[in-house]
Amino acid sequence: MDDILSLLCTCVERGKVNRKSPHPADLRDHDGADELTKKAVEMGIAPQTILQDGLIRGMHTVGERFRNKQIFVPDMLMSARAMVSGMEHLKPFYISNAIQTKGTMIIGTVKGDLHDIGKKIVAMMITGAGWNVVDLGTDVPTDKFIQALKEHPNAVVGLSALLTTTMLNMEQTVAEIKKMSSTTKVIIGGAPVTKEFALKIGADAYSPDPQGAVEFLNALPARTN
Ligand code: B1M
Repeated sequence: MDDILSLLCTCVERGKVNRKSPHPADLRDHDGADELTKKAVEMGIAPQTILQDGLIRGMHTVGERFRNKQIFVPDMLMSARAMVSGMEHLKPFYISNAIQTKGTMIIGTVKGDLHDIGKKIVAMMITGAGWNVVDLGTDVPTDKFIQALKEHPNAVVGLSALLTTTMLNMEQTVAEIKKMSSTTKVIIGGAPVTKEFALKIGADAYSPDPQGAVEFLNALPARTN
């Protein structure tokens, strides 16, 4: 069992999606995260164990390497694809509650902003860390965040912005969220955003990278979806 989980972990770390995928070259014609997750399920390994000790463990390493600039955006995207291909086989267990997520995060790029590559990576890393993610997409107005929060009252909210102009829209969104529910945690990020800005607009946290967002979420007390 440990062998297959270690292989699965390696596939996520190296971005090996499935047997057909040519990347990485030295793993050509080897099973990828897709086949290995399927096999692990068929072997009767608990879905939670497959998720935690295979997929999430791999994604954790990926996050650390990205933070330390040992890997770059394309590597991260391949790892995320590998993870998603494995997660497909675990979906039925989410539905049947055999897998408990750690909580829900609502994430979106704020109003006026169409950049979504970084936000998508953050969303994938958070999914990979065992959270349920509700991705509202780009150009998200405040009322859409509020609506999503009504549907997921215990969720944490994540805001992303890539423009110095649109980051200013975060202030109104944070204010409205806090007005509706003062206990809701809000984390913000994106290239022009800083810790000082987060403090100024009343957000609970700022992270420059996906791993920081994962660490912030994982440090929160356990919550329900
Ligand atoms: Co635009 N763009 N863009 N752009 N774009 C930038 C951001 C810019 C810096 C380019 C430049 O001038 N050098 C500049 C912003 C200048 C500024 O405001 N200071 C800019 C501009 C000006 C514009 C337009 C206004 C251009 C125009 O039309 N005149 C326009 C605006 C459109 C709009 O949004 N309304 C525009 C449009 C576009 C495209 C649509 C063409 C495209 C986006 C495509 C897409 O996302 N689907 C695009 C792109 C690709 C870029 C650059 C080249 C790359 C952005 C990116 O994806 N980076 C960018 C220049 C650059 O960065 N080199 C640029 C990679 C990504 C992985 O990093 O998004 O920073 P990033 O995310 C990181 C972290 O920031 C963090 O983690 C991520 C992973 O490490 N993070 C979080 C992000 N969100 C987080 C949330 C968290 C925590 C961490 O917690 C919730």
